[in-house]
Amino acid sequence: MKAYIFDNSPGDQRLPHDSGRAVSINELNKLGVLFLYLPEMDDVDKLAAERGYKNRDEITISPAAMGAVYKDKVKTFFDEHLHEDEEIRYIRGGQGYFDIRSKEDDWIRIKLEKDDLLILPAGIYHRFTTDESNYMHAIRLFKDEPKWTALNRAGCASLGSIKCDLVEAMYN
Ligand code: KMT
Ligand code: NI
Repeated sequence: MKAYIFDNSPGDQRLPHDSGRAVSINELNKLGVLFLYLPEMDDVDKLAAERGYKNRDEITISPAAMGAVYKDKVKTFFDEHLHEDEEIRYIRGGQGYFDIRSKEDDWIRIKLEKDDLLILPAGIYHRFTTDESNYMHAIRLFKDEPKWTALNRAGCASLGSIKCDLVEAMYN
C-alpha cells in the first residue's frame, strides 16, 4: 500500500499520477478509511464476521477475464461515485488504485496489491482503476445483499436538488 495526492494531470488513469505528496495511514483513518495488510484469509473472515459482513464475491478485472467489456468496466469504475454501505476490498493479486476524496476535495490515490485490505466508509466518494498491468483479482465484501448501485457524483450534481439516489448506474 502506498497513498499520495493524485497529481491531477490529464492522461492515462492507469499511470501512477504521483504528485510526490505522501498521505499517511493516520490521515486515511481520519477520513474513516481503514487499511490492513492481511496475508491470512482466516483473519479476513474474522474481520468480516466482527463487522457484520454477510456477503462477498470475487472479481478478476482484466482483458482476459472480461474480454471486450474490460475497457468499459474500467471506465465505469473510474467514474466518481459512492455507496450507501461501508465496504471492504481484499486484494488477492495484481495491482490497482483506489482514489478517494480528501476533506479538501483532492484525490488521494491508494495503491493496493496482494494481501492489502481496504475498508471504505459508507458515503465516501471514490473511483477505481487498474494500473498498467491491467490485472486485479479482488474479493469484494458486502454488509448485506451485494449492492451494485453506485451513486455517481457527476449525475447528482447535474440534477441539482433532485435526490441523488435517482441516479443509478449498475456496477455488476
Ligand atoms: C468500487 O466500488 O469502485 C469497486 O468495487 C471497484 C472494483 S473492486 C477492486
Ligand atoms: Ni465503488
